[in-house]
Amino acid sequence: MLLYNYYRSSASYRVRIALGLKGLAYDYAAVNLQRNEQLEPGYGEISAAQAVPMLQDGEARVVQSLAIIEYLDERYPQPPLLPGDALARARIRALAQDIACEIHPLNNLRVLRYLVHELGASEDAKNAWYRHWVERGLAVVERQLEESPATGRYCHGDQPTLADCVLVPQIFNARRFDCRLDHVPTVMRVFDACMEMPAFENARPERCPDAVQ
Ligand SMILES: N[C@@H](CCC(=O)N[C@@H](CS)C(=O)NCC(=O)O)C(=O)O
Repeated sequence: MLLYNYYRSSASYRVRIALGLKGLAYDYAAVNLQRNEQLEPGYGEISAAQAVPMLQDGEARVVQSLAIIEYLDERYPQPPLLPGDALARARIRALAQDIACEIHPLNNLRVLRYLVHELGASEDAKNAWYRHWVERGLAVVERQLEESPATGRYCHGDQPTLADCVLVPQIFNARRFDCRLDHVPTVMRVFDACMEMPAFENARPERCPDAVQ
């Protein structure tokens, strides 16, 4: 398998974690978003969205990090990243989507660039936008983790799931942009538990082959 990704891309980090949890080896194809390689001939031609990650498995290409992770989970069921009954799986997907669909799209590189270059937002305004949506979105996740008896060592129970694959990269991004995190203690407890696992630690941005130190 070949993973097109970028060390600082949180959507890519989600997939790197899932591959690690399943013990799957993969080749790393770096697409440098800072240098706009996602838009250039080459990757820009094979990615309709001009975004990472993309997983190539033989001749097949799979996009959208959550779809990639579910694809991996179906092809390589152990350990399951969507365990349990229909309700459990819905809860795990909902937590993942609270981040992947409600926070991340508002703070994507192309959105931030549009704010600055097309709408004339200052650097301070852009950062305020970023922090606002992360802090608000993580509060939504916090409330659900805090209120539900289904929360365990990880977002759902005592084994990492799809929800943890999505949560951890969002915290890396939040820290990068100096977001407040003191209002989400349960989120941070789960984050710390995840980071004790090699699959999360080994896939972190600074450990990627294309990382700029
Ligand atoms: N919903 C997509 C998001 C993909 C995405 O937008 N990735 C970002 C990096 S995290 C990207 O490639 N951005 C390039 C750009 O905005 O130009 C997923 O989960 O895979």
